[in-house]
Amino acid sequence: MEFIDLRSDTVTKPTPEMRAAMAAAEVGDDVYGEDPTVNELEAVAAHMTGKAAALFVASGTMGNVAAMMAHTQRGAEVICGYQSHVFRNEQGQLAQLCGVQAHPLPELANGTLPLDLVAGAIQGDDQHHPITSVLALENTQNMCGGLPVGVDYMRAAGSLARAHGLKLHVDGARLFNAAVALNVSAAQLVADADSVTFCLSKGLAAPAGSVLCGDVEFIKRARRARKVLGGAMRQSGILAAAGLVALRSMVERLADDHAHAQQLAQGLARVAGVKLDPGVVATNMVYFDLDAQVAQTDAQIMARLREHGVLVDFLYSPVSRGFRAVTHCWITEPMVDRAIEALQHVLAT
Ligand code: TLP
Repeated sequence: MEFIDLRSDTVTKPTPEMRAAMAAAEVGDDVYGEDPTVNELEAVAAHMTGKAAALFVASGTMGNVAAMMAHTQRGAEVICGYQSHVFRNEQGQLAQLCGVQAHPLPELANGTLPLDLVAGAIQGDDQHHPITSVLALENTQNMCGGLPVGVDYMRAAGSLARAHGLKLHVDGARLFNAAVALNVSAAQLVADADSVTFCLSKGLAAPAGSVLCGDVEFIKRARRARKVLGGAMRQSGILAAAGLVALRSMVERLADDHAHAQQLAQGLARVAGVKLDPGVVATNMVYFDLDAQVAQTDAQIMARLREHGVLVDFLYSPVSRGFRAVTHCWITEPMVDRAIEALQHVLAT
């Protein structure tokens, strides 16, 4: 059975153009700095984010870990959101790998951290305290509904960080979704950030990889961190070639995924038993809840949806009971309609 796979945009497979570019890629040993395709990808990524330098990494998680290692020293702390990937979904990397403490704050419904709370959380220069070193933000904010965070907020957060000697890191796993949704450039969104990582292997459909961007000195430290994380690859131009196709041909079309997410949200909102406000869906993610009187368990619903060829994910989220459906380049309008019908059937029978 061919599934309508809405679990995540990570399920996207490389396009034929990517596969052709991978087969034809010029490669070399990237640890010697000699892979021309990796070097090209890093230059393009740095340009698109408005940063001086970039580093190709294996995954979004590796990009965030390398950034935290490069920005902090043992005994530091990082202010981040309770719902952020850095805090919730990276196995406690700050403690486990960096020897630093997370200082999580609650996000507002719009996915931002209130800046007065951030300012209040910055610890003073006292031997009792960890050294608050980084403010880590996420854009789009996945667990808050895939919400894009606007330029004004990002700039204000950057000013606050700078005023207190903190580095601003942006986990922009879906930075281009945010840019497309807000009709601004990725560079504008991270103009005040010291570092940003974005993923090539989510909505942009490359088979693997993320890019971490920042200034030259930061990227030099991040490159060391990538090495100890086991992420220094050799002829990785094979992967970078797909990343270049992703950046050149897959960004603008993210608007289609957002339109399909809106179509999905509006359809699901009409299904009896579903709790969802389509007005909060702004990119490619649709989190939805179910009425308390729905007797079927979450696992039963997911299993029955699977029987109808529809896969959704289940992630705890503050905005819903936790179902998540994500649109991406392999999801078409008719598939969205079929997914809506499938849930309607599962909840009605
Ligand atoms: N997100 C995945 C899961 O890990 C939850 C998904 O399906 O959404 N930052 C953000 C905001 C992310 O959403 C993710 C992955 C990452 C970082 C990590 O990227 P990878 O999976 O490449 O390590």
